[in-house]
Amino acid sequence: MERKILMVAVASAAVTLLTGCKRESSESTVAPGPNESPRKIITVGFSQIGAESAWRTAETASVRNEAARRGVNLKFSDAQQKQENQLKALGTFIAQNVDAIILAPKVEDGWEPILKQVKAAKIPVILVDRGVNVSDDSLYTTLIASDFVAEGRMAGDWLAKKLSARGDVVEIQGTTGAAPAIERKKGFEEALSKHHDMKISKSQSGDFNRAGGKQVMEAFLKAAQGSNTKIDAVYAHNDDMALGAIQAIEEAGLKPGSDIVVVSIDGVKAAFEAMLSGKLNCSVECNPLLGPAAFDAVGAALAGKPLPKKTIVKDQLFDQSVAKDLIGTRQY
Ligand code: GYE
Repeated sequence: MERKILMVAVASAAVTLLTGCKRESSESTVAPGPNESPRKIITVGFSQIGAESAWRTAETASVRNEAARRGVNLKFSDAQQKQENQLKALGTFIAQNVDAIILAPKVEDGWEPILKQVKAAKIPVILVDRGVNVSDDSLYTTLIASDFVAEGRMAGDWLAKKLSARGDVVEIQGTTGAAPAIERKKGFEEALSKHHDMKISKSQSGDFNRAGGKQVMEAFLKAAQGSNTKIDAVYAHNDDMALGAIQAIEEAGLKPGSDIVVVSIDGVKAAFEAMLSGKLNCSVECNPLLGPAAFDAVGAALAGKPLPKKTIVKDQLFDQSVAKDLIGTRQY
């Protein structure tokens, strides 16, 4: 069930640019049809974090496919989980005189100097999926992302209901310093703070990947065993880490989904499969199919049209009760 990403005031003729725009790029011009004015092929640099999760792979595919569909010349840069590589990629994009930049920033901090250079080069920056922390928000054009606090809150409210407002929860956080890790933690804590008999006993980063989730859960289980305490539930900031945690729980001789309730975020196909097999209890969706909205924003920015500072992608919650009916409709 794909929902449309709401965008305000975004033109659909994203890649068709009028001649005479403020920057001269190195790109060629497409020969016009009989009644058309010349169209320029635009070049867009996409700085991606890496491929830590199924979610991110789906986002990359969405941006690549949309670029191909619109005839955009896409310069793709995979930072392999290093912000430093993203900073370099942005510098290269400036040198290549790209028309626009799509940036999925790994962490919130550390962008100001490079974004100032990008702004000086008059290149619009479309942030996708994660936000940045800058003192001047004119350093980027727009952000297209989910409301991560709301996602965390949804997961927490669901869990409180499931556990009848009582229990010991462990949390596996996403990448330290990343917007979704900070905000999903905040929203979840907010939800749990309404229930005196629920607590987060341990919280650690699993870096948004499966191996990280497994490792952190192994340590949590060991500690619980050592202190003779029971873990009632695990909250993972993404599905990949939840799937790793499920493996750790099974290897410890326990049943994920019943001995320990498992709740996570993203709603990827593998999470639906795990819900069908009873091992994952709930996943809050986070839509990675941001390509169309990102290129709509590029088109609007280049055409000088106004854009909202933030476009929120709406998410919903899935649990085992609906997983079977919906798995066939999932696109990622
Ligand atoms: O939830 C996670 C990924 O930034 C929203 O990053 C994204 C998150 C997503 O690695 O799976």
